[in-house]
Amino acid sequence: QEYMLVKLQLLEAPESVTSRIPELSESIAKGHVFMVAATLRPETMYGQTNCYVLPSGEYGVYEFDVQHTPKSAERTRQVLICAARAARNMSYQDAFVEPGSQGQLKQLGTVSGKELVGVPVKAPKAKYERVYALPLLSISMTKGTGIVTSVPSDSADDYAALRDWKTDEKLRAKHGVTEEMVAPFELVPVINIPGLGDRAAETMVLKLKIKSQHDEKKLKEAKAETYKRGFYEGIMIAGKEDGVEGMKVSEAKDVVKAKMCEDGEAIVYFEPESEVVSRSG
Ligand code: ZZB
Repeated sequence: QEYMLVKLQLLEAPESVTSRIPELSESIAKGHVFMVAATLRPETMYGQTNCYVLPSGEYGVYEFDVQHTPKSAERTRQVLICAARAARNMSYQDAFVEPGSQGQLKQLGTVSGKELVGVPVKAPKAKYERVYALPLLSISMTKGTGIVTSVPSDSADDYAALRDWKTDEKLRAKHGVTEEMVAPFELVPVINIPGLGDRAAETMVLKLKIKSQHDEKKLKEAKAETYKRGFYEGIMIAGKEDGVEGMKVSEAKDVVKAKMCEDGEAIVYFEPESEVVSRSG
């Protein structure tokens, strides 16, 4: 399975983390620390409003020598935050480590999903300068990086969870989510799907009467429907700056992916097939 890893640049880290991993502060100041999220939908990155972590999950903090672009010989030492299993996979891929030092991992420490809730990041292509890491209780730690970027206009899971955080004050308090992390972030139309409109995920969530991020069965159905119809019938509304506005989703996907990788905003990442476990089991 091939994913695009989008690099969500950490703008700050909580005191508990920087005191445990002192090197982190300097790297954050240099703009070299990223939470990495695996996605199959590069063309939706214009609509990011937040990202998601699993509060009970454990994430590792690793140093990699990240290749500047897919063909470049140049590398920069960057700090990536993700599930340990993903880091192990990365350590065998040339985009992350010098050929010759495969399989070697330099781990600076660990951070819990709970500590990551509320961390501000800069998400490439997003309309918002600064978005926040929120909890998503359905994240699988054995798929992708265990970090998910959120596009509530086109992903029903993302929409349902963001709506939970926006509307449920008690739930927010329980998980350390504040209003400023959610209130300013409105859906950004990215794709028009005939019959589903400019916010297909919202349309599906309302149509199927999905109640919350825990409504697993219906969310699966919404996901399948938006994936399929978006891919074949969807037309890009966003992405004028990258020349993809008006394009079919099926064509825009590779254009945006190539552009983001060229610009150092994303990295192609491979995952062994046997390890792929879908979100819904
Ligand atoms: C942005 C995005 C925008 C996504 C969208 C989907 C959609 P699949 O098909 O099951 O492999 N994802 C990635 N990793 C995880 C994880 N560990 N746990 C839970 N969800 C995860 O699903 C791949 C998608 O599931 C990824 O693509 C990511 O969300 C999420 F408009 O990234 B996506 C209709 C879906 N739309």
